[in-house]
Amino acid sequence: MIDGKKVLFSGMQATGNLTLGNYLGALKNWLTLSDEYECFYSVVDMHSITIRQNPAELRKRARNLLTLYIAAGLDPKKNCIYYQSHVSGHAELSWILSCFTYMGELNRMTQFKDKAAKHADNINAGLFTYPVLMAADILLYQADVVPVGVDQMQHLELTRNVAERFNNIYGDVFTVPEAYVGKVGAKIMSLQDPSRKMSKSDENPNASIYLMDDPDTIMRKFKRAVTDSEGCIRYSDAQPGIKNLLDIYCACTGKTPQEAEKEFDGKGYGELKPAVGEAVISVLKPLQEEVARLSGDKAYIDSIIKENAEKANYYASKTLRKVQKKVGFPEKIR
Ligand code: ATP
Ligand code: LTN
Repeated sequence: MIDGKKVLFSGMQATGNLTLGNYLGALKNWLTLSDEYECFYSVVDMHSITIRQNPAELRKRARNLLTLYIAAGLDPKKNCIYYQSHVSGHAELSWILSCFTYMGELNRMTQFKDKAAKHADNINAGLFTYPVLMAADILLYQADVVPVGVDQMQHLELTRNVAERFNNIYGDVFTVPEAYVGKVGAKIMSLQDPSRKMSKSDENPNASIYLMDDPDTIMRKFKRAVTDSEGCIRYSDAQPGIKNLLDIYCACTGKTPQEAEKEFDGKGYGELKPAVGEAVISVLKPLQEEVARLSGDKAYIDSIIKENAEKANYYASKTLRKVQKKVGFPEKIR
């Protein structure tokens, strides 16, 4: 609890270009939660280097992501929007928690297996312990809720297990967090293969809508989206491509799948696809304009970075000091 409010933590990596999946599955849900909770939204740049990065590029993407958080509507005066690397407590707690996490647990993580297969030439220890750093992110702020897409549930379960294990030994040190998965847009699928999630690291640019795509590109990608030969528009698992388009449509318009089914009843894919494209454009265009405006205001963004890093450090240090004491580190002499 901070000032009587429950705490929320979430983060995104600044790797690759953000997709519509990231926006609908994560960022958009964050907006609805920011009044109810004391929120920490981190640009998790430390997680990004588990995969080789170009330094200048990473710096630029991290700043763009931080700007995007604000452009999407998160008020940086109310929400703590900051870079993970600006708070050393993340790394310090991560080390301690790694001593309370079993190899067997980390071995079961599907994201590790996927990423290891994808980057077979660089299966580094950081990639393996990635979920421990994520647990540290969350536990450092005593978060009650963590909004994530379904793909992150396994990491969250691990976080809970580590927190409970620690608490069982040392008493109630950590708040055990709950996942928050939004109802619509929880899993947006690839436009080229609706059995896989839309991912910013997909090699096929037609598989994903990027948040900075222009309207023509968005339309073109939707027109090329993989569907099926059923010819009818139903919200059903038997038609994953259509279901995904309807999910996107609903997440952008606020309609329910039933309402959307009714709207497109008797219509063909040739009508559905541009309608989804238009719905997405009407969501992304104002977002892109706001990113452009904020990016021009360097002093403002810099001040946010500074103030929020201080705020994050304040809360992080509180938890860290408590944990260090519990595990038996000697007190600092001041
Ligand atoms: P990568 O392709 O590099 O693994 P990613 O696109 O999966 O990246 P992350 O940085 O891992 O993106 O995820 C950021 C947030 O977006 C997470 O909360 C994640 O659950 C959510 N998210 C990612 N992809 C989707 C998707 N297709 N649908 C819904 N939510 C998603
Ligand atoms: N692992 C997450 C990003 C992430 C995160 C977090 C999400 C890092 N730390 C803490 C929620 C809470 C991902 O790849 N999407």
